[in-house]
Amino acid sequence: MKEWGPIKNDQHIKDQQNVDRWVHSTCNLCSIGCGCEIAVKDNKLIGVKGMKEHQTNLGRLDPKAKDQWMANNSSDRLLHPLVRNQEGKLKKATWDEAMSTIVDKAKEVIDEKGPNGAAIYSTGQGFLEDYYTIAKIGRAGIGTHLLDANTRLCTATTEYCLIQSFGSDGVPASFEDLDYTDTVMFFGHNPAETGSVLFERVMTRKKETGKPYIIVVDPRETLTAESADLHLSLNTGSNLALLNGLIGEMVRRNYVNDSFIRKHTVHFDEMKETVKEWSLEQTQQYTGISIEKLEEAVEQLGRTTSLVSTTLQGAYQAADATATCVAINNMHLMRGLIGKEGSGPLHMAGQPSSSGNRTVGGVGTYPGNRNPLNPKHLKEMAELWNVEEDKLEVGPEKGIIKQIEMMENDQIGFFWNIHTNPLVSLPNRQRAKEALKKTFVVVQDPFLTETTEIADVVLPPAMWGEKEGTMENADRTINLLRKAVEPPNGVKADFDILLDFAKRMGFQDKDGDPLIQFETPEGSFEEWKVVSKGRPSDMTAMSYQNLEENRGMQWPANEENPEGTTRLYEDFQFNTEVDYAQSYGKDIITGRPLARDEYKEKSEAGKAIFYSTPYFPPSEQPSDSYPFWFNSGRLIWHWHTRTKTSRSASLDQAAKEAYVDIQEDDAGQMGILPGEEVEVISPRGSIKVPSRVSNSVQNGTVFTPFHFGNFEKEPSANELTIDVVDPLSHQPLYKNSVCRIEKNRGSHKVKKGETVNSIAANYHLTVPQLKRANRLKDNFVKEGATLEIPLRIREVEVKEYPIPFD
Ligand SMILES: Nc1nc2c(c(=O)[nH]1)N[C@H]1C(S)=C(S)[C@@H](COP(=O)(O)OP(=O)(O)OC[C@H]3O[C@@H](n4cnc5c(=O)[nH]c(N)nc54)[C@H](O)[C@@H]3O)O[C@H]1N2
Ligand SMILES: Nc1nc2c(c(=O)[nH]1)N[C@H]1C(S)=C(S)[C@@H](COP(=O)(O)OP(=O)(O)OC[C@H]3O[C@@H](n4cnc5c(=O)[nH]c(N)nc54)[C@H](O)[C@@H]3O)O[C@H]1N2
Ligand code: SF4
Ligand SMILES: [Mo]
Repeated sequence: MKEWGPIKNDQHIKDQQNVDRWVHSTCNLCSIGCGCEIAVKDNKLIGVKGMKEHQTNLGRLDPKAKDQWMANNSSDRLLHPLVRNQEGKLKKATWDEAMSTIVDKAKEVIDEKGPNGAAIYSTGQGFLEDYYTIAKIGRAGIGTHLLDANTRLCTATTEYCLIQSFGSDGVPASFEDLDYTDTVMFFGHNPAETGSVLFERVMTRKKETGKPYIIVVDPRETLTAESADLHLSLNTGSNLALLNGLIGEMVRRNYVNDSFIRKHTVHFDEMKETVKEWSLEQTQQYTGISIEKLEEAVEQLGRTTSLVSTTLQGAYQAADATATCVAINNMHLMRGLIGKEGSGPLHMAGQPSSSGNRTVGGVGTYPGNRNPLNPKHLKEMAELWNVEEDKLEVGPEKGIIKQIEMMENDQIGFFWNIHTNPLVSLPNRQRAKEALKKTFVVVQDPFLTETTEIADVVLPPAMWGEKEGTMENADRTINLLRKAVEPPNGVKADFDILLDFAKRMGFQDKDGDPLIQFETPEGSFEEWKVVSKGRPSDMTAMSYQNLEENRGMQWPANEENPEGTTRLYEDFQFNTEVDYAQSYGKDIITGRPLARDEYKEKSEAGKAIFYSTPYFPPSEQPSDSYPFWFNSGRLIWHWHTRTKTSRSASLDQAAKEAYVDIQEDDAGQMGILPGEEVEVISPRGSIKVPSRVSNSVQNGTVFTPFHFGNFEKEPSANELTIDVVDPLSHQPLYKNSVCRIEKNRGSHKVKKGETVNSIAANYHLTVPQLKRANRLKDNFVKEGATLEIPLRIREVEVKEYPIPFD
């Protein structure tokens, strides 16, 4: 184990003295994958502590992680299935009734619409064993290619940018590289709030040694940006303009590694042609970043001898998502900074095991990074699963936004939603709600949510701590989670629900034997290992036992690398051989999938591929009607739609409601007061939220956390966001939509004898507030004049998380 900092003992335990036992687990609240131990008393979770021997966190846990067990004990957990009755009400049902309803419906839809009338929409927060089972049931059981997950909203771009440049998914660098690198670039990534243990790892080293040099690319002044040596506060939607400009200038200054390029890559010259026109002046115009800062970035990125670049939602949820991340790959390749200690792209994941769903084929591509368009890969899968080849569907995947459109057109009759809450998390959610209402929807969730409101059947699953399985974090580490307690009576593990479904559907292999023969998560893992053999994500050397003993292992872990693999491509052999690659690639502008011959011509076995990445600004741009960029994202205190974190009183208190950050000059110009309720309006919808007047956002941009969204009570960022997707990864452009701000005010006609003081007092406003709302210069108001009265003012409190560095 590498001790990158002092060991810590972060924990929250209800009754320290009375712990019956500690159970090996992994934090289920983000893709860093910190090791933890769950405290159990009388078959109840009573706390959690960071695992000191786990290299990822050395005993650390962030505040939401320390409280993650509380939701398990919440009194409003669902303890029986629900089925919607004739009157449209969800009513208590037995498991048998609920499962029969689901199976009858699934069969009816498959009969009527064919297998592609049924969709499974899963998650990046479950276990690899569940995903593998979904892949097998979906592909070889139902025979549908409508397998998608909330990973589409999250890390679809990670997968596609890696496939394009290197031939397959699998992030080249590792967290450990942050301990060696001279330079780190956090690109559209705010790890201080969204991966705080990893950020602490970087900052611990920074404090001790002054290294690494930190570049942050984010339009907001985030906690991460505050710690940067260089903050590139670019205009929203200009990621690729920035990269083209920096790469163009690096080429001009000859910061390129010619011999690496010659030996290990193809198409550098074409890429060079498209960036050579980009001057720093032009880059300044698009990005709004000063020439001095651009110069500094060019020198740093051009001369550093090691570099780790992370990307996350500021890069992925944008119009040029995949192209941006491919440009970052181009930069690493051009400088030969990949496959070496301290170097490589580290395109991040978000959810605790979104990478795992991609790896085992629960979304988009086929298990083990297989190419769904390659008949050889499909034949291999058919043999491994012992099913007829024609059972496996050939064709490009359909992302969730496409599926919403298909629901609108009555093409999907059965939609099984597992471990995600789309009616808060999908963009343009009112449209999504109407589409889902037209379909038969199964929701598998421990709580009633915004999505269960439209469900036809609700199945209550066991939660984290109550089931066994593995998760894959953001650097290819597979971690084991042991079952700490039996689930409450009345609920079943996701895995067992899937097995029950497969049995009731009578899925069989071609010998007439049950399609699913494993009975336990470990059995599923063992079968998956066979499927993974010889593929990039080979896990044949892993077992539950050695995963526990080693506290996680990184794939590939096989005969050649029995301990696992810290970093990919140390031999500079990339996965681009046409019949090994995970895809034939896509056209970088239109997203059109290429044919085998096209890929063969474009690629050379073992070499990484450069792409020209022309910049196109986002289609929706600020205008007179909608002058602001609308940005949304996360707070340290909450996990997504808050079904877990709002069930901890202290996390709930730390950030209780949605708000909108408005820049000081913008607020001043509109006469908006801090805390005043305003209406944020986009072409999709509108929300009323209190304003926070803040210089953390740029002029012309506003920001709202997306964690809130109860239909009746809470304004949701996704009333406003645009449901357009990146052409390659099909990830929605949450960060690239527009809005306007309207004041939400009453009016007051000044009567004789009234003064600013008396009017302010009358409405419970302070005099400066009343004056600012009306842009009054002095205390005099004319009789008969009309004053604007803010309807509601409540200061929004959001606690700042102090990042501990020692
Ligand atoms: N506390 C907490 N942590 C989490 C989660 C959580 O819900 N809560 N969720 C997890 C998941 S699933 C994910 S995906 C990750 C996400 O982690 P992050 O990607 O770090 O989080 P976000 O806040 O969505 O977005 C990151 C930043 O992108 C910036 N941004 C907006 N527009 C642009 C742009 O045009 N260019 C650039 N360069 N940046 C832009 C935003 O200002 C924001 O600061 O967090 C994970 N960790
Ligand atoms: N505006 C805007 N929208 C965004 C984003 C953004 O930055 N801005 N980010 C996007 C991203 S990156 C992501 S990842 C998504 C996240 O969005 P979602 O995945 O939809 O949000 P969660 O709240 O994580 O939903 C998980 C659900 O699973 C349930 N659950 C918990 N444990 C279990 C279990 O063991 N089994 C089952 N079956 N269910 C369980 C929870 O109660 C909850 O309802 O949001 C996306 N939406
Ligand atoms: S950084 Fe992520 S995995 Fe680690 S404790 Fe925090 S939420 Fe959990
Ligand atoms: Mo995510």
